[in-house]
Amino acid sequence: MKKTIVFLALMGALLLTACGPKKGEPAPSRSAEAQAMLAKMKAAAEGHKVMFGHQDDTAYGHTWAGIAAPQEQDADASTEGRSDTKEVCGDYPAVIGFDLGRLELGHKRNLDGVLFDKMRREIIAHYERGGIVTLSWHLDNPLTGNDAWDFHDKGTAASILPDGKLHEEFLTRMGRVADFLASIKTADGTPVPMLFRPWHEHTGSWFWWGQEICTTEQYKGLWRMTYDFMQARGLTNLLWAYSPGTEPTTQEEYFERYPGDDIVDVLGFDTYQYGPREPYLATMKRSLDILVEAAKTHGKVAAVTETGFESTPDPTWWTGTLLPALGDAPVAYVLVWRNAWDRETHHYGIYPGHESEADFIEFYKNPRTLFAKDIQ
Ligand code: BMA
Repeated sequence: MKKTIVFLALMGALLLTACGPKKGEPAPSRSAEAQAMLAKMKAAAEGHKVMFGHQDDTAYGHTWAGIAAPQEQDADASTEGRSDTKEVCGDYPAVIGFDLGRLELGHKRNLDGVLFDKMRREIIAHYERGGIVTLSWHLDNPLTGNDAWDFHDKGTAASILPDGKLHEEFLTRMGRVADFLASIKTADGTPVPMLFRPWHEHTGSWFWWGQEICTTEQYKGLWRMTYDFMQARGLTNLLWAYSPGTEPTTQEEYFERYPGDDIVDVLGFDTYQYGPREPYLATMKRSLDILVEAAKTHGKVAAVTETGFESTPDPTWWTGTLLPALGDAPVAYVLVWRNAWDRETHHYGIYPGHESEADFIEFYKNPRTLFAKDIQ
C-alpha cells in the first residue's frame, strides 16, 4: 500500500507539469493517453521504483495453454483472467508484453500460437486495470519466407526499404499491423496507448535486421519507414522503444544505429542470464550504466526491456540476483520473458509450485517493485 501512495504522489506532480497542444500547433505525435503512460513510466523511474513486467502473462502459462492451444476454438473461457504471476502473488504484473510476429502476414495467431483477437482483449483489459502494455515484433523474413531468425540473406532489409523489390508488399504487411493496432480501443473508443518495440536486439546478429546483416543506414531506414507509416495511419497512441542487446560498451556504440530522439520515447536493452550469476551481474551493471547515462542525456525513460534466466534454476533468483542486478538504477520497468505452455523448461516468470515461488513473493513485497495495483 505504501508504495502505491508514494507512486501516486509522484504521478500527480508529473501530470501537473504536462500540458496539451496549443491552438494552431501541429497535431501531437503522441496522444494524451500515450503521454500519460510515459509520465507513469517516468514517475516510476524517478521515484526509484521498478515496474515488474512479464511477456504473454495473461495469454497462457506454464501449465495452461489458454488461447494458445492448437485447437481451432477462439478462446478457452476457463483461462479468462488467468496469470501465473497473479496466481503466485495476487496481482498482475504492471507491464505485460505481447508479440505481433505473423500479424503482418494476416495470420489469426502469432508465432507462439496466441490468437490476435484474444491479444486485443488482453491489451484492453490490462490498460483498463491501469497497466502498461509493450509490443515486440518477431516478424518473419520477408525475402526468404522463413522466420525472424533467418539472417542468411544480407539483402533482406534493402528489399523492403523504399526502392526495394518488396517495398510495396511490405507496406501491405505494415498495413495489417496498423489495422490491428488501430482496432485496440476501449468501449468509449479511446485508442489504448502501447509501447511498440520493433527491430529489437539489433546489435546482435541473430535476426535479419541485426548488426552484421544490414548496414547502419538500412537499419535506421527500417525504423524511419515503420515510424512514418504508423504516424501517417494516425497511431499517436504508440510510444516507441529502442532496445539493443548488451553488445554496446560505450555511448557511441549504444547510439550507433539510433533512429533519433524525435522517434524514440524509451531506451532499453535485452539481456539474459545463461549460467553463473557473476557474468550476468557484470553485464547488467555495465549495460545499466550505459543506459542510465543515455536516457539522461537524451531525456528519455530507461527500462530493462527483456531479461530472465531460463527455468529460473535458482530458488532466490528474484531477490538474490535480479534485485541486486537492478541496484538503484532509475529504470521504469524490468520485463522477464514468457512461460511457454508447450515447452517444459522454457519459462522465465514465476508460476505456482516453482522452487523460487517464496522468493518471488518477497520480490513482490519489496518496496522497490511495482505491480498492476500499485500503478492504477
Ligand atoms: C523467443 C522464444 C521463442 C519465441 C520468441 C517470440 O525468445 O521464446 O520461443 O517464439 O521468443 O516470442
